[in-house]
Amino acid sequence: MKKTWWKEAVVYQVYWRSFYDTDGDGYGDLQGVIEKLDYIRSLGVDVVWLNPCYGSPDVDNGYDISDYRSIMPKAGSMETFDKLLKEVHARGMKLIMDLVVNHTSDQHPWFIESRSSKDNPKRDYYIWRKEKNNWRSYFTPSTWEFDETTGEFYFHSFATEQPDLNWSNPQVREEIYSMMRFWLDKGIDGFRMDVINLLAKQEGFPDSDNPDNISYLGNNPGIHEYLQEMHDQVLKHYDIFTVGEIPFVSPEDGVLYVGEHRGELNTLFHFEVCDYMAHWDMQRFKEIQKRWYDGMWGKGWNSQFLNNHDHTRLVTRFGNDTTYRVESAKCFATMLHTLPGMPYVYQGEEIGMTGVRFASIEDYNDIALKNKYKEEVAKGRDPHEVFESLLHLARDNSRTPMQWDASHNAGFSEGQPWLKLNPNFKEINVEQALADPDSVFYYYQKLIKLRKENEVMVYGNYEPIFEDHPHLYAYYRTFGDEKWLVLLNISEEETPCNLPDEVSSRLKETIIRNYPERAATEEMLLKPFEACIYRIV
Ligand code: TEU
Repeated sequence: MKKTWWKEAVVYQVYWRSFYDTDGDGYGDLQGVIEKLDYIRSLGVDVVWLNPCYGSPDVDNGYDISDYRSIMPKAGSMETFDKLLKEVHARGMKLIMDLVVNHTSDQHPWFIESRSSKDNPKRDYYIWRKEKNNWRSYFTPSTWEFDETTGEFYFHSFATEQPDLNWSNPQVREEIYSMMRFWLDKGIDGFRMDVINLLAKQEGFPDSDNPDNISYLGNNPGIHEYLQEMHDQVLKHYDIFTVGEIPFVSPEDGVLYVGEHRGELNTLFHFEVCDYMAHWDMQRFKEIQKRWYDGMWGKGWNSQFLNNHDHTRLVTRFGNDTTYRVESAKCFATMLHTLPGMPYVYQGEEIGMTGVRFASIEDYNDIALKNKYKEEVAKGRDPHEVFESLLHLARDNSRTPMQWDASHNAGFSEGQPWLKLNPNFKEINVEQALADPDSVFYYYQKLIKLRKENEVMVYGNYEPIFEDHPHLYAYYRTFGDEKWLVLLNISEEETPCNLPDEVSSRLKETIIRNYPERAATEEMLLKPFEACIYRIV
């Protein structure tokens, strides 16, 4: 397998609006990211992924772009951006940016022109039809919005304020490629490509037999031609790294996007866990990992993540965010950093931040949640029941401000934070984590350092054992002479672990563990969320 820098990298995701506010407007900003770069660097990560900070009316937190070549005033200015890039590089790290090109904002000048008349030169930059079909969008009951001015419907995969671009128009593609070059020429190190497999649309927009399954939005004919063209025109001319956000994908399809000889993308996020596994499901998780390993290993590179700005924090969703918060955070970290693929750390994950439950819908900001709430309440359902049902997976769960210390607003902002803080910031914060040698932070730091020193964590084969065990997840990683056993008890129960004799007699040394070392003679009774890695002779 070809070795490359990005396969060996760990990415830290910065949701800047919730990271650190330096001007007191209640939003984090790029200057705030600059001021916290030493903190990020101290974790040992290689790449910073910055969520969208382009000109935007901000109805979907920057994923609705009205000016691709400017910086949103909330985030700062182009000058601050240039400084950020320089400072990231000065610390030996790389910076990747979000690329959101499936759709723009409805306030983008292209769309304002496009909707103004049927014969406007930009009409064909978007998708207009006389009739709508029965498809749902991610955030609304229909993918089609009627526009009075010209009496036609436009297509949107997300909110009505996010019209989809018409990628079949070569002019649109050229505009996007030129915008990508603008950022790459500044020296950024790559892109995280938002829903990139949605660019190609189904010919004729046929009705669906099951409109609730919105997978018709992605992986349509033409998508690989667009990505190969993008690679040819733009990506291949730079030494960069790309990760595609690719919902509705099997490992077989995945290889088509990231196969090493395909000339498309480097890596992908699939959503078999984050979109389809509301709670921890051991059997399912093991099955997903095995299928993706079998389908992709040696052909294309995967990613590992259990949360991000769209998905509830991992200790709350999959672990235990009260009694075993620290143990479960470390246990999942051990897993994420030892499974095949690039590990992503979402800001705050490294101190074991938890999800929130706010008291009322008014406390939430997210358009996905608010739209869904309105839609369900409009059907006559009890508002309280609707609200309760949406909380567990609400996107704002992971968007609350970063908890830096126990002071006012957790040290995040002097002003009124754009989203309420998690009230537990007095106990869970960076200052506390840095003062405690046993903290989640130092455990992440250790795992990341291990990755730098041990190629087995990156390039090792993956071989699961105990495949049907309901609590234990264990696997070997092997690279050359190096063989590791990763042993995880992903449960709140003490769980006996009977390793085969030929393995237990060969456990040579403990590489890392999240509980104190046990005596060699002690029975292998794994504690709740116990995690350890052994080197095997
Ligand atoms: O997300 C796409 C999306 O809908 C995810 O929430 C989903 O979990 C997965 O990606 C696909 O099934 C991206 C951004 O991350 C999100 O914040 C934006 O709202 C959305 O695109 C629209 O740009």
